[in-house]
Amino acid sequence: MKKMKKLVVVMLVLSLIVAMVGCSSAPSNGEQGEAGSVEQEKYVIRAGIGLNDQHPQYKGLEIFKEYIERESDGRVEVQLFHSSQLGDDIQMMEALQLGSQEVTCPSSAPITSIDKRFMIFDLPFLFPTEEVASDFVDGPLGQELLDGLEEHGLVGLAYWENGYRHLTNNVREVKTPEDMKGLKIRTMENQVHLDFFRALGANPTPMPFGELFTAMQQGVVDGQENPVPTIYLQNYPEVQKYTTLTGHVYSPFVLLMSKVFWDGLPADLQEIVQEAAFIARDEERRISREYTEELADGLREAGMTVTELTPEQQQMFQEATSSTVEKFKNEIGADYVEQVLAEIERLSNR
Ligand code: KDG
Repeated sequence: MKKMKKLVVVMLVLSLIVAMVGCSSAPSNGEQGEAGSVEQEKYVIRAGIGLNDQHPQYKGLEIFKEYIERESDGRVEVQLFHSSQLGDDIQMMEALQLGSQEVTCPSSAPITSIDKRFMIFDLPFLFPTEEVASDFVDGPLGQELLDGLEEHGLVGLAYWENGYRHLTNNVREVKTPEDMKGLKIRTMENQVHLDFFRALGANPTPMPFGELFTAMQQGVVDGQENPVPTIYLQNYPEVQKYTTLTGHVYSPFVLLMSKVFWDGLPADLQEIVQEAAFIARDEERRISREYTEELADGLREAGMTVTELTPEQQQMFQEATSSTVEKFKNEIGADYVEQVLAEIERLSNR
């Protein structure tokens, strides 16, 4: 009887140890459930962006999350982080390459540090309409750029929309290139943008997005450039007086996944993730265009002076920065840029 009691105690202690070991290793990214169980593998996607949770980009991520979690029957959990909580665009891309973060969605501009062909999107006054821009990125040339990212440890899932970028500043109303002289403008970390603002006589300062609001508040920079939804939703009217609708560049977002993570996903989950990226893309573009239309008035209501350029003034900006186009045509590769221009021309004339 004594022996029996001893045996029961030993078994209880053993099962406690087993339970404790089980708790300390919760399944994540490819790990199985409890040893020997038939549970399916679980995956966690951490998706981080620089913009805040009011922006169409975040709304797109919410759709991405919902679709994946529903269609994968809970095998994948998607955690969302905004406002640079996981770092800035370049840091997050590096984390994806290392496999320590799964998803991010930068503007195309910082991706030029990985593949300079992405500089085509930074050439000023390239896309005549948002529709031409999205048909271009969704077409074969856009896909070729995404495919090229794989050798850099990134999987390009889809292009979403940031939109036409416009100038804001806190010094004066800008109507012509002359008005740009000496303005300290924050740019994205991108050579073409730097050259563009230098050509206008401004003083460009590259800086991660997460530092921008404080830099404007403290007068480290006089202004910046971003699409209307960003200007409004990031509360820039609190620290900026003037918006000029320059539309100098169309920025796509690129939804990126870590290749290390992608390669570890079973094919059925890869399919669900890819599908989610496209479904969320369509909705994100719709919301972005709706906000772009509505929020220019929002900027006025928030106290900003919003200036629309006449075609002549727009032409002046184009002429003042034509040297940037010439210079970077050669840097990117003249033949490649010609191919891009021909495709945009074809899409514009349909
Ligand atoms: O979430 C995206 C942002 O991090 C950033 O890419 C936004 O266009 C942007 C900028 O100006 O840096």
